[in-house]
Amino acid sequence: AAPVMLSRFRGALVGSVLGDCIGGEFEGAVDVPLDRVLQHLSALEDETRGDGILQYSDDTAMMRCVADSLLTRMAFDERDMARRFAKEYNLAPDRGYGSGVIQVLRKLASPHLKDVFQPAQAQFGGRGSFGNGGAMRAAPFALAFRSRNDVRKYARHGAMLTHSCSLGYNGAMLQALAVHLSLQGALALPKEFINKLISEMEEMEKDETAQLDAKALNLSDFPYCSRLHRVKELMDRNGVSIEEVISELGNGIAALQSVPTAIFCVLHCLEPRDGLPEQFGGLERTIAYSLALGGDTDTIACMAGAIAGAHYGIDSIPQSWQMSCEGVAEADDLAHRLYDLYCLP
Ligand code: 8NA
Ligand code: MG
Ligand code: MG
Repeated sequence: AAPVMLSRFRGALVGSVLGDCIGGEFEGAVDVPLDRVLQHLSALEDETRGDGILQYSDDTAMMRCVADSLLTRMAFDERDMARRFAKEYNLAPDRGYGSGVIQVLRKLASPHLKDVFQPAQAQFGGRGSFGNGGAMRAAPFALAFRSRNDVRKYARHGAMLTHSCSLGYNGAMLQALAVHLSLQGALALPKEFINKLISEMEEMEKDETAQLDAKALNLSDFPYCSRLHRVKELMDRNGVSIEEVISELGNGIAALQSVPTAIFCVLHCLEPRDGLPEQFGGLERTIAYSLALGGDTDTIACMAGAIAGAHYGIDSIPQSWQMSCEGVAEADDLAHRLYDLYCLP
């Protein structure tokens, strides 16, 4: 069923941009009452509203670089991707980049740089960033590569251009794998979906570097696996509160505190939920719920939007939402072209 697949590709990238643009409103907020979220969302339907279209942030800016690079090179080319990140930052430095990653992006602009992975490795006293900046832009890897091995490998390398801590690049791999599985319809069986992600992360977190990084950061062994197990527990629980989700999974700028959270938002919103409008479809619920968690709302909604968009497809996304956000047409075009690349024999 080829058209269904295309719809999933488009849903993934457009869903990601919408999450970023719509989520920007509450980025960094500690307490976001659901009323305010619903007010913000219903304003998207008001064509006469004064504040113009919602701007995208670093999440979408970097996602576009990833997609453009994969499309132009028809493969993963670290130097090309690094150059695009640097150029994009230079053109639009005020998109809300993390305070650490800016130093990497400046170094990546140097024509004398020999090893494009080196600036990321120098971050945070040589430990590398564990922020969610690798994960927020990981969706295109799932659209460009068919084999799960390639999705894993290139999502990791793509993240390592800015995030050399294993918590950072493992979060990016987890996000890319979630989109990969969702594109294939795996969310039809939610339990199997989360179990597959857990077994994937078990493999990754066996790695010696991952073990050392977890220790150095005072985390338990297998930090992603343990969060994903919590996701699974929360899935089974009736009437789980926003406060519980935040305290069990987090809502912060660390990949560990946001990628499993985004996955939970998608799983939780597969069904109608109290407090969310009945007329909302699954993608609308997912974005609304992501915003209600507060914290790094643009990035959590961006990641959840990509996974949910890959599941529900482009037709699940209201026109009014698409017309309210910057960069939707460009994301849709990238999705079409990635689909063509994916379908090449
Ligand atoms: P990053 O690599 O600069 O990491 C983000 C932040 O995480 C850093 O500035 C540090 O504070 C902290 N951090 C990461 N690694 C370490 C470490 N090893 N030791 C100590 N502290 C560390 O940037 P990024 O690309 O990962 O940023 C991702 C997030 O920042 C995104 O949400 C993006 O939208 C942006 N952002 C978030 C907010 C917010 O309030 N949530 C505001 C502006 C920008
Ligand atoms: Mg952002
Ligand atoms: Mg953010």
